[in-house]
Amino acid sequence: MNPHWSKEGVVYQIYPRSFQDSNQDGIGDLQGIIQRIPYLQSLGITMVWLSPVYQSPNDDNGYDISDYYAIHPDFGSMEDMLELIQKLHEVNIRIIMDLVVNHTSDEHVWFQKSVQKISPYDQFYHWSPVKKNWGSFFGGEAWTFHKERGEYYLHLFSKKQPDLNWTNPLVREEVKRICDFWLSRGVDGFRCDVINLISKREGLPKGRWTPILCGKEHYLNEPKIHGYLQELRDDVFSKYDCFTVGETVFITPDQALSYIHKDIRELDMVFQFEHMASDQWGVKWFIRPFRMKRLKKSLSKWQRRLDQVGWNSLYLENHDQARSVNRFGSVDIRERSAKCLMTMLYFQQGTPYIYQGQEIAMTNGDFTKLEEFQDIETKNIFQFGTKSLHLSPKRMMKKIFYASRDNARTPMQWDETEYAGFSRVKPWLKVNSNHSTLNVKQSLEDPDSVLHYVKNIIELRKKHPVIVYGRYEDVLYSNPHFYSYLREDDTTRLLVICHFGKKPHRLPKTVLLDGYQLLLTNHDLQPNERLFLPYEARVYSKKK
Ligand code: ISL
Ligand code: CA
Repeated sequence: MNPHWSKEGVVYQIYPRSFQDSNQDGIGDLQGIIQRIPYLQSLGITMVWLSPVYQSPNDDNGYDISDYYAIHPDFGSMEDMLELIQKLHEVNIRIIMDLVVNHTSDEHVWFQKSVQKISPYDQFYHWSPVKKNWGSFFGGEAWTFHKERGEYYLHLFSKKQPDLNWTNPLVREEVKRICDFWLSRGVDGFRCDVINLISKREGLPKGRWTPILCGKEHYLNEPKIHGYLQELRDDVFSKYDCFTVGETVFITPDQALSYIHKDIRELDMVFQFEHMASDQWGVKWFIRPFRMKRLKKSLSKWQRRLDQVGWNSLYLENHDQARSVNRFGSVDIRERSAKCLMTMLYFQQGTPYIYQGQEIAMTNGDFTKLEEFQDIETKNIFQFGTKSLHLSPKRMMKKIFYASRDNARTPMQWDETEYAGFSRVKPWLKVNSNHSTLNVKQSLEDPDSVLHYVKNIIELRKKHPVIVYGRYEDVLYSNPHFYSYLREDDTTRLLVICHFGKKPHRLPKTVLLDGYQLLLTNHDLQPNERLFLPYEARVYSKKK
């Protein structure tokens, strides 16, 4: 694979509302991020992905944009944004922005003009005289009647997020202008929100009935999307030293390669969701018990399928997913299980993504009732579940406590003070009460913390190219307790062994440790010890 900074680096995702409040209004902001640049630097990360900071009515916390060329006053000003870009660059950290162009806000001027059929905005969105039986990702219908225009419009997300009509060349020109605007101001790339949904089947046919997301056969990876992305690549991205990562829902490795294959490169990498189904059925509200084998099966399939032809993005958390230690590890053995998960993931081939708070193994929010949640998806799903699916409120709340996106959006836990050092006033979303013992300050003081462990992994990735580029091979593939694999290049072989579960197990005899040196472990052990404690992880290395 061609070497590139986007492959060799590590991305840290910032959810600006919850990272650091600098002006004491309870909302995180750009100056807050600027204050924390030394912290980002000390982690060793090389890229920041910023969730949306554009002008927005905040129906979906910034994923509903009303002006792509303005910064939301909650976050600061355009000067603050340019200052952030410059100050990150000064310490060699690149920055990618969130590009949300499947839809805009209904308060965007394009939509308001489209409603009134003002040229040339008449066909900027999808309008229809009839309903189409498509379902929204947030529950409920995706086609809503607009009184003023007298037609239905499409919104795959909330009613306040109308989908843009990408068949219209004027829409594509506007998107290119947005990208150019930010790239020419120093931004180093984009995370492209739900990018595999932008193209809809010609004629917008009625949806087939399915239990969830009726109509998805008409917009997932629709063939015309490739032309649109090639146009963006050729007219904009190829002119800059930037990179793109597409958020692609319900995608298989082969479909992913249709975007990211090294000979295609419409996008540089994608976020896939298959491994997120290790504790659910592909949709976060249909929960099943976590099985490590499902996680392994999925991740290892992506490792094998993309090797030499594509590039993986390695993530377990983001602002849409509950905390990984709650889902795939154990909150009782929090630190060791979080380190085990990081070892399992960040020694694979691909670019690592760390979501804010994951580096100290933050846990799900300690919410007690629906009113404490702020997230639109959470609120809509409660309504949808209780009203349309006739599930009991108790059952819905159980799902929400487990899977709500707000679990990952609670304020960053910097220290033990009342609002966790995030703010001096009451934050927009409840601070987890465990911040008195679980916070950055303590993690920095404790040499055995998850924070120091992940810093160490980042250092190792910089030192050993085999971790970035080496071939991947499964070991003990069908074993339900161990997730183990080899990474190998011409000079070095790594053996990664991660043991999952709450009971100790012996390493099967087929795995030989002879000649290996221990490179990393989350537990002090005797050399050649074959018994693995709960969530023990080790990385061995050998020169060839
Ligand atoms: O979590 C999901 C799949 O497991 C889905 O929720 C999916 O990832 C998500 O709905 C798409 O997310 C993106 O677009 C949304 C926005 O609300 C999310 O925050 C964003 O990441 C609409 O813009
Ligand atoms: Ca603020």
